[in-house]
Amino acid sequence: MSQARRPRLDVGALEEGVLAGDRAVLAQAITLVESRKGDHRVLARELLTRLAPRAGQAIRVGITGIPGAGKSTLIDGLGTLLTGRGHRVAVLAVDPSSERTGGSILGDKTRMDRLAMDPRAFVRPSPTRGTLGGVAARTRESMILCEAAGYDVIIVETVGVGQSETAVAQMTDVFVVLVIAGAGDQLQGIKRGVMELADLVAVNKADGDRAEAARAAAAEFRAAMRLLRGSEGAWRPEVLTCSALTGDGLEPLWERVRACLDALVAHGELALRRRRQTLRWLWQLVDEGLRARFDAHPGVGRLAPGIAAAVEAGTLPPTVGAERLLAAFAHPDGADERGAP
Ligand SMILES: Nc1nc2c(ncn2[C@@H]2O[C@H](COP(=O)(O)OP(=O)(O)O)[C@@H](O)[C@H]2O)c(=O)[nH]1
Ligand SMILES: [Mg+2]
Repeated sequence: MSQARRPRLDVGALEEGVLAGDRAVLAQAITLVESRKGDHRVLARELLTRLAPRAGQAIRVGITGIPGAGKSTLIDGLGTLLTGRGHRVAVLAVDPSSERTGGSILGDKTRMDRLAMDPRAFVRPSPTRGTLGGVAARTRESMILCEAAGYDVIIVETVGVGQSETAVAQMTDVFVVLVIAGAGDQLQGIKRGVMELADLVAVNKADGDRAEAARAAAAEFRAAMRLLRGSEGAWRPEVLTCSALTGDGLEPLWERVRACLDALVAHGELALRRRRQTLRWLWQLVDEGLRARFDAHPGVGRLAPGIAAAVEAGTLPPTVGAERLLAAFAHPDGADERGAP
């Protein structure tokens, strides 16, 4: 897209367009929020401040699972089911791997064909640059924009291979782990703590000659979940089977998402979850801001290469190196060295 032909960014116009549910403006607003340029960050903050009061009414569903589990296919089917019922569905992704691979989990657009063409849906791939913390923060901000634009179901997809599941669980109301039979429990996170985050486990690809294996896997997951999690809390995690390909089990899956949400609301746990998430978000933004200021600090910039080399060579303990860098950071703009070339 040519820089010259892009209209000047006007927060008022973006606010109006987003509130009117204009998808092109929403996409533009998300691009602004994802931008790392200083002046864009200022505009993005202003926009988010104005729109935040209009957000918070949507159901936020997180979906994770190893690559190939069928997440995209499932979201396409579930999303289409929901838009058919009058919902407006936004799909966002948290994919910290996309920077390295140059691709994105939503890159294979073919698997969300129906939703991508659906006027009641909005599909947005992951921001392609940045740390997991940064990507997660941007996705959270995009969520606010989507909610302000009138999307009442937000689905956040992530690949279940790293820490991103935790980040997504921390920005959604109901967290679904998609698994498949025979892919190895360990790989799928059953021993890695992902199951501790799950409100629902869906064993996908329960179709054709895989149906029996899926049912058996579901029974195993059910037993494992019982060992893993007690009965405390408003909601006891459930395991079900589905086929994203045929659509079987998608309606029951959504029904259980709603049931989970209702239970959380009834016990006041949804409000509690969201309050905790907002607090965590605050500190995440502080971390991110501190790190950006640290990296941009001239005094730190002068010292960092030498200190890093010394630590790498083993001539300086990391504890001492870190202390020196933090001491340099404590000086405003490297004032002690001002005037030096
Ligand atoms: N048999 C069967 N295949 C499925 C099902 N869901 C997805 N697939 C296939 O599994 C592959 C990976 O699906 P995809 O949605 O891209 O998985 P993702 O990587 O988790 O997003 C594709 O070839 C799909 O057609 C299902 O329910 N049954
Ligand atoms: Mg996918």
